[in-house]
Amino acid sequence: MMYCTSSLCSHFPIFSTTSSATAAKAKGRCVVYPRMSMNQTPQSPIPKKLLTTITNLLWGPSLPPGLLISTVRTAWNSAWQIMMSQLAPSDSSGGYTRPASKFRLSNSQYSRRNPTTLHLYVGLPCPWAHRTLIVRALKGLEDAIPVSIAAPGQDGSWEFQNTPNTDKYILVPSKDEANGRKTLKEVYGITRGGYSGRATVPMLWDSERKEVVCNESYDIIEFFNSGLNGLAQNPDLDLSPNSLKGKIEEWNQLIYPNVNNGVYRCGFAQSQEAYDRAVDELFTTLDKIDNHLGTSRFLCGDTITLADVCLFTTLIRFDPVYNVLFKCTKKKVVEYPNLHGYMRDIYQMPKVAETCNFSAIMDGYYKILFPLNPGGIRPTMPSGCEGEILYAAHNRESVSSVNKNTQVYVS
Ligand SMILES: N[C@@H](CCC(=O)N[C@@H](CS)C(=O)NCC(=O)O)C(=O)O
Repeated sequence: MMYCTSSLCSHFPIFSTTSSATAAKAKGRCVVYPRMSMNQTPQSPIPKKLLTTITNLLWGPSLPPGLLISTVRTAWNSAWQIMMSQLAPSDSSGGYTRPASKFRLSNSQYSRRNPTTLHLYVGLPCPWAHRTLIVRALKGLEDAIPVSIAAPGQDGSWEFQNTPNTDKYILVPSKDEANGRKTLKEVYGITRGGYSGRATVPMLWDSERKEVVCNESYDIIEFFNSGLNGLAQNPDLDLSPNSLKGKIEEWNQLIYPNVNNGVYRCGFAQSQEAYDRAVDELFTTLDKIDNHLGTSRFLCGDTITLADVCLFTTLIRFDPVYNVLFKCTKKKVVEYPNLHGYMRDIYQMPKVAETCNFSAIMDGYYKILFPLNPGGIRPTMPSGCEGEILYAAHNRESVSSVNKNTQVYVS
């Protein structure tokens, strides 16, 4: 398994055969670890018998525990530091800094695109890609925008399976329907003008021009919301109406750094100080949002907007993943009086549940994010995340403006 360098930083480690390890190391690009795939629990590369023989030779049959602990601690700390510095670029105080997306799309470019040749690439564990699947579903763009679903694969990039995606409403890892490539990195590589940087999802592709249109989730969801109404089954649904743009922007400015990216800032912090700051900002923001949702059904009032979509994809992963793996431990979403009901409200909207693949999310984070979970053990789903609970009545209608005085807390 290997990780990209900071410039190619991935939050998914890269899995590789060890044969490329030495060459990669020599180029100073990657740290290489034993091969593993999505469906495997990581196992020691050394057979257990050999491990026992080695330890017996080194220390005799009974290891001095103090020596063992201090040796392993030093080795593990150093390996962790190396891995994290490769995996998660940080500022001088150890705070995670997310690299900027390379391919952006502004609304002045919408009309220059042939909307019938677009193709979406996603991965199911990814919260940024999840945004695009939700907006695609809500707007009814499944026929207009075909999708190829990659899974975290062996060489570190997102990989495609051999199976075709036969049902556009069922989202499972599939083959690359647009270009027939094996990895997303290869697809990025064939874009006009070439590209060898981070191969991230989501990515919107133009099949006619053979080029990456955009790999920034927010640009893509804005485009899906307003740039493809001629093809959408729900053209009247506006997730970013002019009257709410200011509010949406205000929420995004708060939620992106402190919540969406905030959970990563907790999980990838490389100093206590950076972690403490990220946790504090995360939970202060969640408290504020929860308080607001006591009197407002959605972030910007009675209707769902893009700001809600962006918050939702983080919330739905919070209790099963971020609370545990990223040490966002102060509170769970299920403990908040309003956030859990709000999350269920969105989850229960037509076609949203189908975009949430918990198995892919759990495997993606717990088995692939090696430095944070070296044993690769996937924990049991906490209560509050199971199907029936997510379908429990949310009563959020009662906090819409028609009932402004009623403050409902849903636990
Ligand atoms: N700013 C991007 C972030 C996308 C992103 O970081 N995606 C991750 C998966 S959650 C990825 O594909 N990482 C692979 C890599 O960095 O090589 C967006 O919002 O679209």
